[in-house]
Amino acid sequence: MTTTNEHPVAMTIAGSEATGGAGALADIKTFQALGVSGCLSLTCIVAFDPQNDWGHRVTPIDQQTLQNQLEVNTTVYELDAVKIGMLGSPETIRTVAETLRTTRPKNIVLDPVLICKGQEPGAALDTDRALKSEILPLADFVTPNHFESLSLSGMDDISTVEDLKEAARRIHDASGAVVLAKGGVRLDGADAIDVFYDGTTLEVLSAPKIGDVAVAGAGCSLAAAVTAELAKGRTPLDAARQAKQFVSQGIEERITSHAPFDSLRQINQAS
Ligand code: PXL
Repeated sequence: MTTTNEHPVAMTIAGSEATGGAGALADIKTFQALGVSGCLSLTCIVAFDPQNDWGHRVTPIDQQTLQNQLEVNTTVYELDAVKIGMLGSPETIRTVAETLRTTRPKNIVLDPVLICKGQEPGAALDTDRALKSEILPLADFVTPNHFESLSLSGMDDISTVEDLKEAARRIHDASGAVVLAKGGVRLDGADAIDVFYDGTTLEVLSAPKIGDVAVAGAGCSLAAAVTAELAKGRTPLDAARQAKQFVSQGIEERITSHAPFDSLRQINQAS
């Protein structure tokens, strides 16, 4: 029997990154930390290669297995929000787009993971094109990083806050989605700047930079936190502000390991 959930439930459609720094594990930990129940439709499995410069070893999940997960999750739950992370191939994008078109879940948040190290350049270009044409039009909220903002806006350079605002406007105009364009450590200055734009409100979100090296899982966790806050009924702008705060705190208290990069720690805020 299909039940209506009493507490907010969000689904992530994402790849697993085995160490849990990024990907589906980061998403589920973020949902949990923010008081939202999570479910997962797994698209691929990534294991970094410690013998080869920590490159991505990607194992795709077959389409029927992905379809089965999407079917059961959309049948069991009245989903309050859906986060889309790494899809990895045009086939996976078609499978996910088909489910989104037929089930029309609320609050679709797209973290537009484009080229990922370890992918074939040709395959990655196909994937980027398919993501733009099939998934972006279905998204309510999109969280591009610096590289993804260049690609989605068509701009040659984003090096100032004004450039990032222009990118956010262009991406909104092209997609209709609420945009949270992330400057991260890529823009100069003492603060990590993100630009929020929903077609009316343009707001610069700013927090002091913590170091100048990107922390793994920050992008996944930011989009997952936006998803969790939308699932709880916050407005997009409030969700963006809360998510930024969650990520700043998680970077502050990041996890160190034998890998040459640190990972964001999802700090429990659910009480
Ligand atoms: O770009 C973030 C990301 C998302 N999803 C998976 C990943 C990574 C980065 O490593 O492995 C599965």
